[in-house]
Amino acid sequence: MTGARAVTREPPSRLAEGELTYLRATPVDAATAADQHARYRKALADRGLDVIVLPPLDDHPDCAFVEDVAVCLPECVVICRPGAESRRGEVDSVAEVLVGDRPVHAIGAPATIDGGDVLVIGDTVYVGRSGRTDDRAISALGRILDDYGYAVTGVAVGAALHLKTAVTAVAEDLLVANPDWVDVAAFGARRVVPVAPDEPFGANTLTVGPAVLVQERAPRTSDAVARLVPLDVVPVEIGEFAKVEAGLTCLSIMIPPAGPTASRPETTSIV
Ligand code: CIR
Repeated sequence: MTGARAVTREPPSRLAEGELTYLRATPVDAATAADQHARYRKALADRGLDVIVLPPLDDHPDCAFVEDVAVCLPECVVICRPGAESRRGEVDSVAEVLVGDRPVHAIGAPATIDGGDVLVIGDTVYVGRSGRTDDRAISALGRILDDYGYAVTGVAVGAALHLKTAVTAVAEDLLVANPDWVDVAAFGARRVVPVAPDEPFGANTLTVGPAVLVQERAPRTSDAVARLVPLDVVPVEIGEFAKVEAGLTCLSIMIPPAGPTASRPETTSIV
């Protein structure tokens, strides 16, 4: 047991009605989605995470993509203001689970930010400038996280929904990226595994302790990762969620154990 937790939310019956930006609508099989979600949760639980499972919100087709509504660090929680208006009603019921053991901050209107645009690598927080996340929110996040010793830096996102659609960090010194969607020079001198040309969505990976979850639909990218890291590389099938532009990271919020500011959990602010 690592002491870390993860928040997830079961997919709703209206999953197929989720927001689409780059893909066309295709039918989603609800039973398959439920099964894939259960396997995803098991993959997290098998790596020692305590997995919290929230019930679906039937009026919010994208509610399973909890990553987008909050960012949780050891030092604090930041509640997002999602870029898609249809998703703002997802926030409160997730926030309820996250409050209590560390300070809570919120990004206020009119700024917008999706957690899928927030990539934390060590004490640097890279934030995608995307269709969902704007400069006001990046500045606000910078003001919040400066107090906790993090540097926040904006990164341009190309034709991808979120920054983490385009790049994730398998380890602090190893990125997986789709160079068509992000300029990896923004991340300094780190090793980069480029996605295989026919696996554009393979950059969205999720490292959990001694394992990295990778997308089953990106085997060649995953093999390249496996050759470079001493991690257990675990393919996870999330095809039904991919139909509505979701990846592995978006299905959970990682809650690391509370850090040094846990003594003042009553701190709240809207920035
Ligand atoms: C949306 O467009 O908001 C959802 N259909 C997909 C969100 C996926 N979130 C993520 O990758 N962080």
